[in-house]
Amino acid sequence: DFLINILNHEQFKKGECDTRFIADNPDLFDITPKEDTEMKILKYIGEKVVNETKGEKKEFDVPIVPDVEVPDNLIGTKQILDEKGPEGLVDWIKNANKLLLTDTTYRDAHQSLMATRVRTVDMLKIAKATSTLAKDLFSLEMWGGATFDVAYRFLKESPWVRLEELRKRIPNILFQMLIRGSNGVGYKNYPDNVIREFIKEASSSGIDVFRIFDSLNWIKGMEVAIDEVLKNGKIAEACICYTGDILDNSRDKYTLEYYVKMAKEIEKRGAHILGIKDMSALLKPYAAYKLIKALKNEISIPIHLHTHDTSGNGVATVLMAAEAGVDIVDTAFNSMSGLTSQPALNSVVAALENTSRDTRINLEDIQKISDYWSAVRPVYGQFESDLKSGTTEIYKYEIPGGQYSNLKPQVESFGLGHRFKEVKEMYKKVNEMLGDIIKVTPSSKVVGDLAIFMVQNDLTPENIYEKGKGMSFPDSVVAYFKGLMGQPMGGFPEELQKLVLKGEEPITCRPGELLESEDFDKTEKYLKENFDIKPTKKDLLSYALYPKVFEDYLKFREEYGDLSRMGSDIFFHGLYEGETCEIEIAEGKTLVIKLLRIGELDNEGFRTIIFEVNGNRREIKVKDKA
Ligand code: 3PY
Ligand code: ZN
Repeated sequence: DFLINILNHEQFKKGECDTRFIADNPDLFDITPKEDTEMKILKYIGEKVVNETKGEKKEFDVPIVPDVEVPDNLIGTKQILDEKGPEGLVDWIKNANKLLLTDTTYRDAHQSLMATRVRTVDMLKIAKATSTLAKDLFSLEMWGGATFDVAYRFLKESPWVRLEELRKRIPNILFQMLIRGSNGVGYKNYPDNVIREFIKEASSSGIDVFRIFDSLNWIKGMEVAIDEVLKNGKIAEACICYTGDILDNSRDKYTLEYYVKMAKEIEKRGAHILGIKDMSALLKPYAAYKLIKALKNEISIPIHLHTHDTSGNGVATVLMAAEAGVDIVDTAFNSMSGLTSQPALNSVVAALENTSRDTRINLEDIQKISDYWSAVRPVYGQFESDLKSGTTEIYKYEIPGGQYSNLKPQVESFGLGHRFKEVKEMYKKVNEMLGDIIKVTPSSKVVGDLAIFMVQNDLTPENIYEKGKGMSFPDSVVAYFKGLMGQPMGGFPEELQKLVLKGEEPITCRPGELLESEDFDKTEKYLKENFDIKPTKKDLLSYALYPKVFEDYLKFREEYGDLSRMGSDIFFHGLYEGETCEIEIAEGKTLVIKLLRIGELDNEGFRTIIFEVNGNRREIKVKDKA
């Protein structure tokens, strides 16, 4: 009202006052009427109800957020890094006798269990409690991998906001992300300036530890990322990706010597920590002992083990690694652990109590966090795989955790659900055809895509060279053979490469040396012209990484508004007739929405949905797509 009075003032209208501030800031007039925000939310719920849930919805328990008093002197590993720098932190790790733990609940655990769908709201609710109850953790892996893409693509929320909001609530524990070397948080190599700017922005937004890997264990593919992390004064954790089985003497490609040699090279490149990335849960307990013992003798930087529990042997692997002197291990709070996720955090804490590697984490405290996640999980049930127990077939197929739980729906989407077993067998055969490669995003996607393609087209390792002549292969497979994901150890199988590339020449250098730099000015202009935003550096980076996904996200936001504060039960399951919910539309502003009725189908194929919003009746019409 105050503003309206100014605008209506005679003196103001005549321009007889200094209006430069207003003239220079047109965004002052970007006032979205509340009704508009409201209608957008109703539209989202209406469409969800009419075209997805049909008003069917189970009741979900409300997760209990533990009532925790955050102490004034809350300090943790983050303060060690900020006060003593990366070298100070490394010294501290080396002197900590206890086994240090990372929790992956915010990243790999839900990436591997529920297709990366956990929304920021559910993380934020438990964040303050986590800062206090889990204050003795080494780090929280909470970003990177698939979380970046999925946040925009499916959750319609900004991964950057997730990072910043979590950082505000958890000021004391190191934040860790997974970056796929030159593939960033995507599936292909990006220009060097994208990788560098991305790391810079991630650092200033709250990431402390960068776990860097290359999907072919090609150190060249990690060079730019390592260099940039070091420049930003953050922790560079460079990885060896583990595959095969060092206990099996008949497998002579990925031997103990191979891993030791690579670890030494990584240390030489200036990494602060060596990561062992066992993405497919292939590192058996006794192999872990052997590997860690050998590495401890050969390198002096701390070692951080990442594994999965797909085989059911995860906790055993962690304990054997602890026995051999590993410094840090990845685990997930119990209710988010196991199967394709990480080994159970609370169980490891309990197992090591009163031993020389006692983690000193309080079991009762972290039980409360586990209870919270246990109540959150059912809302995401539709994204869980039907895997019920650990399986040793993973040792045969060597499929990474995230891919293993996702492969079945992917295969089903090609109409090949009934041939799933065949696809898994083919995954193994394709790996052999490629010369036994490291399989982790994106190289694992190449193997998966080719396996599905072969089953779909009745190709075999024998007939492919004849039958595949006229076929165009999946994009990921072509990119792989062109050398756009880097160089595999032992090179490419020549005949298969020729078949796939059909005369095109592959590259042998680092793809980043050939890729043209991203023109951020051009992107800025494009986004300004096409969307109602003032692009930030974060927006420009998101567009550079995922142009189509980011544009679709911006369009979604224009159509439905910011739904990031909406409860996940409503976001995924809508409302049932008669249900009332509260939706926070902005800090402290809440709408009370009741779904009164889903109307009959009219002659034009629409249904009228009747709501009550803060006591007022509202109606919208939604097209029934069925
Ligand atoms: C990722 O790259 O997202 C992974 O988790 C690989 O294991
Ligand atoms: Zn993983």
